[in-house]
Amino acid sequence: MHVKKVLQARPEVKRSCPGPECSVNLPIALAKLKQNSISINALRKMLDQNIEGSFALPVVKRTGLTPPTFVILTTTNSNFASIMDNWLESLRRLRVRYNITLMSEDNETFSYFARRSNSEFRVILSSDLITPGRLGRNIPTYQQIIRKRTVYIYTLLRNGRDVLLSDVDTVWIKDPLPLIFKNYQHFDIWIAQGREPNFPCPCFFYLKSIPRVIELVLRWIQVLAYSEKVYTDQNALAMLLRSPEVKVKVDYLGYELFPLGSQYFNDSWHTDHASTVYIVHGNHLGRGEEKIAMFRKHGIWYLDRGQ
Ligand SMILES: [Mn+2]
Repeated sequence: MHVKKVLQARPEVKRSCPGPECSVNLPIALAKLKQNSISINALRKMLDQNIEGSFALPVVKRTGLTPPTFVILTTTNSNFASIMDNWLESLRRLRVRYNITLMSEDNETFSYFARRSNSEFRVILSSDLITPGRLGRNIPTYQQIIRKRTVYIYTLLRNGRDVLLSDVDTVWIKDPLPLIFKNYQHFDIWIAQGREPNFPCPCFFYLKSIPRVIELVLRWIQVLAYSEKVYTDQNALAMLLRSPEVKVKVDYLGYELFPLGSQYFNDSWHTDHASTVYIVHGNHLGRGEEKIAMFRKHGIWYLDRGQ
């Protein structure tokens, strides 16, 4: 494999988690939760109300591990609607027919995509779900939208579905599911890497619907919703995964398969590695228009006439 070369080719970037949160232990972090925090049992009870609501799916009894029942989860708001369309088009071109749940963060996006919904493509309005603590604040920042995904993941896992979370600003070049299913017995979660190797990027994240993973997601929600310190979804997850109390088996997906945007869109990296890539992620490219321009330049913007 090209892993060594890929790592060497990685552009110099600022360390994404130099702060103390990366080495802090979970009990210490949880001890710092605000007084108005709620217990993990109360949080579980609150979130389980979502299973009865409009997000409900028939509960699946897992009878074996293969093939698992999984849902691809993604979220969008009106700023990312065209990027969402491009992502859907990339799946259509792969001729994969997987169940997708799209969480719409505003009414406009909901009515735009709900017209196309069917049994394989569910479109849900995010305000239909109960979101705890800080996650319930209705602020339309990107980070807030990203943090709320933890609640959607939890709800799907509790319904017996594995979840594949995919950022909307991705383009699927090859179907990634066979990579996961070929070693399904050996891991609990599969996740792309952030700017540091073995630093999780919950932009592409497969989770098994098993108790220790559900518990991890519950802790993740608790930290994001109630911790005194404000974490990004990424830093909170990194902290949890480094905690000795969390015992999930993690497979970090190689950069040669799931590169950073700063790798894929770097000309020399692209020349050497583009052929091995499964998922292109348009991160670190600025806001919508810059992403679209870069996708277009690399022939992965599919929405232009004749593309
Ligand atoms: Mn992204």
